[in-house]
Amino acid sequence: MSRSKISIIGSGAVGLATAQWIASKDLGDIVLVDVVDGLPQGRALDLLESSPIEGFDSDVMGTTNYEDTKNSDIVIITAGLPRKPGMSRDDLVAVNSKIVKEASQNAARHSPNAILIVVTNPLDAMVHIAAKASNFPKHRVIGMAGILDSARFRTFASKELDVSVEDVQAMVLGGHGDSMVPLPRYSTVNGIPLSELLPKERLHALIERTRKGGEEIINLLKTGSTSFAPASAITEMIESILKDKKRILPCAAYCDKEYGVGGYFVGVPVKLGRNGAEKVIELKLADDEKELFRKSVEHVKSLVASAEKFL
Ligand code: TXD
Repeated sequence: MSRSKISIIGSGAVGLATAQWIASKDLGDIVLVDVVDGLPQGRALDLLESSPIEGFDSDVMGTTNYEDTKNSDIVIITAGLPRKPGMSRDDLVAVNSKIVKEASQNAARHSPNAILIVVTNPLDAMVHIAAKASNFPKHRVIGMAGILDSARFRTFASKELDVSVEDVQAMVLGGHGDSMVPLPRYSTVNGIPLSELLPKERLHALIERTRKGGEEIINLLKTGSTSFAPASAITEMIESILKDKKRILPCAAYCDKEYGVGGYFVGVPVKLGRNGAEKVIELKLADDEKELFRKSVEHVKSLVASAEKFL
């Protein structure tokens, strides 16, 4: 069996951290791409030179030429600008729409059978752009956000309760951003609902912190954005796809009839396997959860409308 090939478009903070996680798990050969000549080549060589010590056989190469990405199994799009303090994810629409469009077209031309994982913000709109520009079937275009948002929630809950992160599960639906919908009912410590373990106010505080999780870090950093946790979330998706694990993970997937969304990519639980987003899992939502989800989807729709001008 030949090794899988994973291309990462955008060799900035998130792209590089992802390459490092992929290599450390030996998930496949890695191609780093960027527009800045020298950057992906230098970073790739640096990472490759850690392979004898870390013991991974993944090849790592850097390039500015999409030819080198040909026949990738997975293409990850992290190209684009990140947020600066005071900026919302939505402020990035104009500049990142153009970048994601170009990256998706190039990626699709060279790897017509790949699965596209989109990471660039504003996430839900960029997945839409990537799907249109690549013309890929919808199950082969997936956005990363929910795993990260859930991981943040799980981190805060485990610290609050002083229990292992391994036992804390969480589910976050909706768009990536302030309108995300954490679902405490489906968030548990080894099956025990969080709502039974934490008073309402504390749960609410954790949810609020999760909503603003990216901003909290960006404000601390002043320059730069989050990278370790997003990269880890991307790698979890890659692993589930390449190993056909069929994990159920919250991702931005195409929903038409599902949840009554009507043809948009939004954060929902998805079965991730070798065919990509193999199934959207529909949870029974309570009325208040439905309302939050509806508002979140409305926000995604308005973002998509502004991003479509750049298609
Ligand atoms: O949860 C999530 N989905 C996210 C999203 C979590 C963290 C970061 N998220 C977003 O990912 C962030 O808001 C940005 O839109 C992207 C990438 O963030 P990163 O922190 O990695 O940005 P960098 O370090 O600025 O890197 C971006 C790289 C940089 O090297 C550019 O030269 C390159 O992208 N770039 C390009 N590469 C290829 N092709 C084109 N056209 C291009 N334009 C810029």
